[in-house]
Amino acid sequence: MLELYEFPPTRSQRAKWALEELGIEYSSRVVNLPEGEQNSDAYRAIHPLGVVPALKADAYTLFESVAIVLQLIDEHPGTGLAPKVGSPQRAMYYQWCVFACAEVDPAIMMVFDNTMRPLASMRPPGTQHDPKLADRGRADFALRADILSEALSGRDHLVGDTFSGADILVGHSCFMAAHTGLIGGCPVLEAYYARLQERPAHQRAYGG
Ligand SMILES: N[C@@H](CCC(=O)N[C@@H](CS)C(=O)NCC(=O)O)C(=O)O
Repeated sequence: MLELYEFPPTRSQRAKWALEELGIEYSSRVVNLPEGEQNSDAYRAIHPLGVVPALKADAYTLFESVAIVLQLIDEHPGTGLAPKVGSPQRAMYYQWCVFACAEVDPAIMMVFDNTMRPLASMRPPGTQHDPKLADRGRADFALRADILSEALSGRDHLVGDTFSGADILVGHSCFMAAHTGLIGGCPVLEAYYARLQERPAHQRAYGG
């Protein structure tokens, strides 16, 4: 059975949400981040960077939340969570999946790291919150949120007219934005995220 290494509610929820949407049987293994379990030799053998999520399958051990979601969806092609390979919609699917992790997450993390992240844990010694970097993260996020809002204008989902893996990936970025107080100024994104939260699989993954 698949084993998900997670610590809720973090980016491991992306993987869990995909598992729940796809109806895949898996077991959950909580990695206790506050107690530093991610730095143990045993966990570093699973994920060399010591972060969550990771997924252990019979044939592979995989890390990176986006890679896990994409692989799980590809392994279950009949579920309709990704457009046909080579189609124009697949192009948009790739775009938004990568946009979530390459553009949206880093902007949010810049704000989180410089306002909310506890200084005593999970940071190199001597690191301080930097208000200028927090402002830069807010500006970066606002630009990216405008792009997503434009793409979502008048539609329920990012790709075509059905829910896809792109909504899982960007949806989790919305969760992170809500957690850091960034989503309030973006009514289209806020409404999109509210719709995603109504999905039973989202509720099972995020415990809400
Ligand atoms: N790019 C990675 C980021 C993973 C990541 O940074 N996970 C955080 C939680 S969201 C973590 O495990 N942090 C533990 C630590 O920094 O010690 C992914 O998307 O999987």
